[in-house]
Amino acid sequence: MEKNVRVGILMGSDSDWEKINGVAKALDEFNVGYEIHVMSAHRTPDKVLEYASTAKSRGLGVIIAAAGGAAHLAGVVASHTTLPVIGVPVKTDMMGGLDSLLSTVQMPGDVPVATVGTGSGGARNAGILAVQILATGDPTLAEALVAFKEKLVAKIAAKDAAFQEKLSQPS
Ligand code: RP5
Repeated sequence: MEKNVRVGILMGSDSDWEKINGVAKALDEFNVGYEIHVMSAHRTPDKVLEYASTAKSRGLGVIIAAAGGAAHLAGVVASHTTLPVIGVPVKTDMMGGLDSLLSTVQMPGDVPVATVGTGSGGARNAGILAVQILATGDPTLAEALVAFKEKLVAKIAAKDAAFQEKLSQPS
């Protein structure tokens, strides 16, 4: 059976995919359905307007928008929907994507975009944040997040134990 699509992932270009596919992997881990589209605030503004303004009525709960450079996609999407919008600034050659980060995060008051960091950690966090937003109204997802946090604790404890072991070895 096909999963319900609850998250829309938008990218300014197909060239962004390689850098942001961690978004989809994180959603897969929680079995959350999504759709992915390439559309651009600058190259296909009408398409972005249509997507953002109909997303809620189509049943989406969160939109994740990734773009690089003059990264206005998330902001434009946020201006046309009441859904929560997560912005993923795509890493560029300019100081690791500082251009994308500032273009995404510096929204005017009243139009929030929850902006994550650049790089693979940011993309992953966008997916997890989307799950956390959906989990506010979904007890199954909320439980999965508790288990996820427990696994994180165990993972870091194991790393610490391994590191302590390494320190105790004679150099
Ligand atoms: C942005 O311009 C896209 O999100 C991408 O990061 C960047 C370059 O796009 P391409 O020229 O590779 O299509 O809008």
